[in-house]
Amino acid sequence: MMLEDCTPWPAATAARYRREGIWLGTDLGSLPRAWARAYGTDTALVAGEQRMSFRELADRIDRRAAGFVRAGVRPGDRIVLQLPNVPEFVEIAFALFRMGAKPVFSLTSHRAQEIRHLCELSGAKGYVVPGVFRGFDHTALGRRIAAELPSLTKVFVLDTDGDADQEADGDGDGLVVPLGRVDAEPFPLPGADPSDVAFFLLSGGTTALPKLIPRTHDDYAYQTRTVAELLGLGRDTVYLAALPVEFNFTWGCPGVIGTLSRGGTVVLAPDPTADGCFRLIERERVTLTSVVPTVARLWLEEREWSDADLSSLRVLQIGGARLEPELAARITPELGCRLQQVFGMAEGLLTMSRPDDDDHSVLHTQGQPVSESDEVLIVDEHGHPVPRGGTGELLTRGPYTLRGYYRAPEHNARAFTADGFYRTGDVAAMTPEGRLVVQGRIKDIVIRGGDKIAAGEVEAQLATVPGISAAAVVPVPDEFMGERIYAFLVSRGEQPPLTVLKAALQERGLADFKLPDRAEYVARLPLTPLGKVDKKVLAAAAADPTAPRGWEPSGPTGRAVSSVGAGTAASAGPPTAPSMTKG
Ligand code: J2J
Repeated sequence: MMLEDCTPWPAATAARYRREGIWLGTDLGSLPRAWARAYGTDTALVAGEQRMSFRELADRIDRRAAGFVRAGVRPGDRIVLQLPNVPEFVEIAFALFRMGAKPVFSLTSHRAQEIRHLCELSGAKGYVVPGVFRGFDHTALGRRIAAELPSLTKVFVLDTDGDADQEADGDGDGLVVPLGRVDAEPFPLPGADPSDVAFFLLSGGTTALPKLIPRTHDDYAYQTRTVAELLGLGRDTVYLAALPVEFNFTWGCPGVIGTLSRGGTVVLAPDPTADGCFRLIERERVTLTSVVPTVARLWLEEREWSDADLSSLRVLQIGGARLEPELAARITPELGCRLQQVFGMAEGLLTMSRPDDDDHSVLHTQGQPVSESDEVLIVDEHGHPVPRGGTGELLTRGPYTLRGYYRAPEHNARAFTADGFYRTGDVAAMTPEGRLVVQGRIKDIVIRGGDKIAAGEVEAQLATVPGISAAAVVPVPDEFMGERIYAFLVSRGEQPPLTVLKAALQERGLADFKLPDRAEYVARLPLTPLGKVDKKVLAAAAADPTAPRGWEPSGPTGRAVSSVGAGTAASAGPPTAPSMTKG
């Protein structure tokens, strides 16, 4: 990996983390074999009717690692990994760690826009896809992108439907490779350098194009080990991966890696729907799972109708978006398990309530940082720390928080302070006991059912639709989703209705969960004294569609325009499901 691509921790800091036993020099790719030695024939993974022991898992990973080498993948290559919650996700991620290639975790809901960008930014050599999944042909997308990007030379397909087999049999260009053939007699492979990048997570993003978060072997091993210890996981732990496995929360907080590291069992749910998850909790005697607030709300609703036995469930982790205290208070009485609030980010820092925290803190705070080496600052708009208890932007650095996004020097100059603190864009306060209370955010994103949507990305797409001359996207509060996407639009004449806008964005290949839920036409956008679009004014207006739009020019050329949007807001069709709920 080139030095300018990723920002390492300063040498002295890295040396300290090693000296203090925080970074143990763990190569993630070596873990499955160590687990197999310790836990042998115990069940590691459950998916549907399939059950896989630790030994089987390690064997498969070794064979797949060898298979990737045989297929021409080399250490250091980037591979975009886009698979649903299937055992192959775990096998392939670890096989790539094992042979030193670097998976880039993508959501199954990502489409041409996102995938092309990820392949281009990472210079990916390979793209791992499910085949046709939920009606979308990922293999065809892979072919299209490979035709545009010479760097992409392999599309690995899980479910080939005959297509790839045909190619692999000789009448194709060797682009499409069935994952069934990524399987070879294992041979010795050198381990990865623990300080090197193991994989890339996607940033929730504030910029028009998503950023890649490099996670090193050492830092992620530390994160998962620390959280697994904190939760007291052991061989009796049964973790339900209800949310997408590629989400940092599900993958390593403690999630899949934390659970397997302690000899527990991971149950992969195809989606987080209450009905399916309740049946899995009952059947597999699940003890721990993690969800976003929108999913927790669905589960509470379903609970009233379900007679599923959830008595095995000890802890429900909830994070990813603001948890309303009213919802928090219902978890223990209605689901019969403890609640753990988690504030986290793919960039690193995790805070969570502790098993022995009092009820009030569990309901009203997001707990403490998981590591004593996490450095957390709350600063005012000038970057000065506020007094304890005061509100400000949360800044952080530590042994598992990135020092820079991948290949993004200009963005990094803004996103980090000179001494390496990451500006989270979240607004929070710290209680006298050192617990975090998240109060809002200054970053320009919408958190819709746990999905993060960068306003800038949607705005850039909207601005390319014929007729639209300017667009501004803001969150609007929603009881069920937490927030929805509200777009203010300026048009030069024609005002395409929301259905047309959505279709246009889909056509451009934007993931469904980023499509605006509502749109309103205005004569112009309000500006701050510095001439930037005033998102505060727009957010307030979105929350109250009937309130006067104070910034609008009055008279016949002003509000008359916006009335075209139904009741000031144009709605269309059923809302798009959040990608966190996948189904
Ligand atoms: C309010 N906002 C929250 C919370 C995250 C565990 C849990 C979550 C994530 C995650 C994660 C929040 N209350 N409890 O990676 O390992 C918002 C903040 C934050 C952003 C990060 C994990 N928990 N958020 O959500 O990278 O705005 O990670 O900066 O997807 O989600 O989003 P993401």
